[in-house]
Amino acid sequence: MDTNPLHPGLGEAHALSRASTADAHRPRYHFTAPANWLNDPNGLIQWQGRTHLFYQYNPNGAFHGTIHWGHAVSDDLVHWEDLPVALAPTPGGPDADGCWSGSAVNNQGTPTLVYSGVFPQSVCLATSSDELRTWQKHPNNPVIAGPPADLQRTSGGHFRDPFVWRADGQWRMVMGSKIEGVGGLVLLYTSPDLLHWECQGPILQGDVAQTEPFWTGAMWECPNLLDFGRRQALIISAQSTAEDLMYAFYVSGRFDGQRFLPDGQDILVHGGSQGTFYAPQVLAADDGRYLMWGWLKEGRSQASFMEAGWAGAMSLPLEVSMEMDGKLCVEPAAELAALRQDHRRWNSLDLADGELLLDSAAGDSLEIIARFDLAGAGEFGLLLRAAPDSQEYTRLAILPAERRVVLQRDRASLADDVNTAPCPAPIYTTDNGTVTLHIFLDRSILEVFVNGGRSSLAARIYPTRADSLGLGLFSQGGPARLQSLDVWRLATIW
Ligand code: DQQ
Repeated sequence: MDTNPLHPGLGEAHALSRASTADAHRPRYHFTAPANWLNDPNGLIQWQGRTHLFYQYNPNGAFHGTIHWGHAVSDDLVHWEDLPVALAPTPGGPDADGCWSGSAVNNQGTPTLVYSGVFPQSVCLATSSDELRTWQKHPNNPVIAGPPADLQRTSGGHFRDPFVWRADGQWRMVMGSKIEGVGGLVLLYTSPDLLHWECQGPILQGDVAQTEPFWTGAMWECPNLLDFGRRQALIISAQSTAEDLMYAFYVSGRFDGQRFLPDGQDILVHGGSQGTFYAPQVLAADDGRYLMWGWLKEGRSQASFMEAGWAGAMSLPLEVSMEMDGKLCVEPAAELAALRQDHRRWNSLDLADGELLLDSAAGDSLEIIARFDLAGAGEFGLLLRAAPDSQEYTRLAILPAERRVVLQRDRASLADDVNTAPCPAPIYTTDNGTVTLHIFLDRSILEVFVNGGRSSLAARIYPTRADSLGLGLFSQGGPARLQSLDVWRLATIW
C-alpha cells in the first residue's frame, strides 16, 4: 500500500476518496475524515487567522476505537486542508486507551490542547512549538487524575471533555460527569497555569427521572459555556447509556461564577429520538461570533459504514446567537455562500393538492430557501432526493396546525438497515405568517434551519437509487402557497 504522509497507514486511494463521486453517500461539502471513523469536533481554535479543527478519529477503521485527534485547517471556514494526526494514544500513558475529547487554548503564545485521557478518565495537556503542526504531551500528564474524591465512586469514573477558557485572570474549565442514579453533572475547575487545577464543585446537575420537556439522560458529555453578556448558556450532550448518545441540548440563564442558574432549556438541533447532531463544540471566533461544529452521526448500520470505509461527518460551520428571551438560534455561517452555483428562483406558486417536481433544480448537493404561507390545511412542503417513479423520496413537511416541521424519512431509502424515523422540529414564531426553511442537502446529510434558526434539525438519509435526485413541492389535504423558492447547486469543497 502506498503511504499517505499525513495519515500513516492510509493509502493514497483513501485520501482521495472524498473527491470521488463513486460513493453516493459521501458528503461533498461537509467535512469528513480522509477515511475511517470520525466523531466529536475538538480543539477549535483560530491561530494567525486560520481556523483549526481537530476531531475524534480512528485510523484503524470505520468504528469507534483507538481514538486519535485528526486535524484540519481552513482559511475560510468552508474549505479544509488535512494536517498530520495531532494526538495518538501513548502505550503505558494516561491516554493509552484513547485521546478523547477536549479543547484548545492560546497560553501566552503556546498553543495548548486540553484533552481527556482514558482509562481511567483524566485531563491531559499537549503543546505545539511549530504552529500547531506537531504536538508534545506534557510530562506531568495527567494534570487531573480523575473526578474529585467525593465523586470517584458515585460518578463511576465518568469525567471527560474539558472545555477551557480564560476569564478574570485565571483559566476556567467545565467537565462532563454524572452521579449514578441522579443525573448528569457539569463540574467547574479553575487554574492559574493549566497545570494545577482546583475543583469548584458542580455548576449544574441534571435529574435522570425528569423526562419533560425532554430527557437530559444519565451522563453529560462535552459541556460548552457561552457568554452572551447579560445571559449565559451551557451546551451539553446527553448520553443515556454508553451505547446510546442522544442529542445536544442547552440551558440558558445566569452563571454567577459558581453556579449556573437556569431559566430556559431546549434541544439545540433536533433530530428525532436518536439524534444526529451530537457533541458540538463552540469557538469564540476572533470576529466576535460564536461558531459551532457538531458531529453528524451515521444513521445506518455499523456493517454498512464499515463497508463504506468511512463514518461520521462534521456539521456545517454554524453561528450561535441568543435571542432576548434566552433562546439560542443556530444558523449556517455566511461564508457558505461561497459554494453557491446555478441559482434558480420561483415566485408565488399556488400549490393544489398533489406533487410538483422541479426538473431544473434536481440534485444531491443543494442549498434551498423556501418561504411558505403558514396558513393552510393539511401539510405541505418539499420533496427531496425523489426518484422519478416515487419509489424513494424524503419529505420535509410543514404541519401548520401542530406548528411543527417534520422530516419524514419512511420512504427515504430502500435499504433496510437505515434509520427512517421521523424528525420533528417546532416552528416557534412566524414572520408575518411566513415559515422559512433554509435547507442544506449534501448527499446523505440534511441540515434544516427554520425561521432564522429559531429551531433547526439535522438528519441522515441514504437513498439507494442513482436517480433519486428530484426536488419538488407538495401539498396534501388542501392547497398551500409558496411565496418564493431559491435553489443553488453547491460546489464540492474537495
Ligand atoms: N466522545 C468522546 C468522549 C465524549 C464522547 C470519545 C461524545 O470524550 O464524551 O470519542 O461523543
